[in-house]
Amino acid sequence: MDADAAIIYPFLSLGHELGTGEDEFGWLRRSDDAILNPAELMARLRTDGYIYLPGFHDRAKVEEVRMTILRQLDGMGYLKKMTRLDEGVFDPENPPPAQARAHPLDQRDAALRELLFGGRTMGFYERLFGGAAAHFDFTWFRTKGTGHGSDVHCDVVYMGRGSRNLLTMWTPLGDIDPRMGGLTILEGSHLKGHLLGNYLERDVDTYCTNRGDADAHASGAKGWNGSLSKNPEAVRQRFESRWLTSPEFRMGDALIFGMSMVHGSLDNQTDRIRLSVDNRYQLASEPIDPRWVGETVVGHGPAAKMGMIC
Ligand SMILES: O=C(O)CCC(=O)C(=O)O
Repeated sequence: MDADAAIIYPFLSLGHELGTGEDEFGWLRRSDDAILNPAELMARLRTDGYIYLPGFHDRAKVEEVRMTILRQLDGMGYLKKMTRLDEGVFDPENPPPAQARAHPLDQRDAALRELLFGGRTMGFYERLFGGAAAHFDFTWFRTKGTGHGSDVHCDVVYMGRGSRNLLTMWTPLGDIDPRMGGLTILEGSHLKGHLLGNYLERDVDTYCTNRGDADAHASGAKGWNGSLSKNPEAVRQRFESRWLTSPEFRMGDALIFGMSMVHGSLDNQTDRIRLSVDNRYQLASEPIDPRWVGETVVGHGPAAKMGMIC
């Protein structure tokens, strides 16, 4: 960490305090200097495994989406009465689930779709990929109250049935400091897949038909959640790497990374909801994971389950 970064609260991830020594922790490299240079951004994606673009989106448009989501959460009774809507203070008696599966937020909201799939964003991906770009129709909403961030994982296990050149874009829908739970990236982990055994070949919706619990997997009653670990410090040591985050993610920022990047997020130590979305983009000419496209996506539902002998 920079010596001048006088941050006085612990960096918690899944209840573990992350070390902040120079060889344990650092800040993400900014790439807003190269926003108009797709070749350079691609080179950074290859070497760093991510590109962090402060100010990528129009902040006013992000704010509009934030308010749309907060209004929905308020309507569902998750926000604390007598607090300002824009602050997103959740009701401690009724905090929202961390992921929006249990309280479906509007995937079709016009402001959301314009932000994530409109000309500014899709034009960027077209220039980056050097060809027509496509996106998954599904948006992953994160609505995290006080408590743990996301398990350490790579995205490929959830969406690896199409192009492997797929990119995730993580978009904070609020100003998020490390106490509120921003995304964490394990530096250089995209180049060290050999340390992951067969993890990168796995798929959360594929199960073994020759095992006794095959029916439970086929129906979705049983399943693997894709987690690599609940202990970020142990993973860091295995990779001899550093956890990277930002001293403050701001509305308008975007963090883009590939399918084999090991990542997670910090715990939320505040009384406000940490709001963000994550989305996926790829070359339109490459195969796309069918679970995540269409008016109503299949997702990880029963129709996505694939049996194999293993
Ligand atoms: O926001 C989070 O906590 C996790 C996001 C994530 O895993 C992703 O963007 O792939």
